[in-house]
Amino acid sequence: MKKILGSLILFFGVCSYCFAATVVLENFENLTKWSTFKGPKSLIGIKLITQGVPEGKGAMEISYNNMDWNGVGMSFTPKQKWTIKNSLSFSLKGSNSKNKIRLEIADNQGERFEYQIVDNFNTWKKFNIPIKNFKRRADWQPNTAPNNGLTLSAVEGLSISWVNSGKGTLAIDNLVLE
Ligand SMILES: [Ca+2]
Ligand SMILES: [Ca+2]
Repeated sequence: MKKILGSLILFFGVCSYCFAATVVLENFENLTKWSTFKGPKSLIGIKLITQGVPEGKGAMEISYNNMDWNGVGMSFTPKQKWTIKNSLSFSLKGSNSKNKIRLEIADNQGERFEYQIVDNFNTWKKFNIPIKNFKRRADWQPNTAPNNGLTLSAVEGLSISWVNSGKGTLAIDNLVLE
């Protein structure tokens, strides 16, 4: 009995960090942390929606018409420490536009890493993307960005933009680091 108890204590002791706590990055109950960016030919807007949202009382709906470049982003204050073991979990509601959504991480000093999702759905859909699946963005980086791989000790922010020209809507809720 003592031996079993000892093993159990050892298991839970060692494994207490197997179950890393989830970190809510954004629950979209308001949109105060988000801003939009766009080129001269494009349109973009965000609004809070409250009907049929997957978490809490609010979600963010983005309306876009991408003719050059546009997107939405949030900065982390303070910067955040992630680990490569984490995955990014969130719910999206597309508009079946077939446009390619670019989810982008700005890591330490703003180096950009992306993961692309095709909008081929128009109901809420949950995603869980391992951080290691984010690839260095090849078409653009800030002038000041280093090229030193995915460095996650001071993650600066997140953004959503579009790879191709096109228009549609995209809603997002429950952005969590797991
Ligand atoms: Ca919410
Ligand atoms: Ca880096």
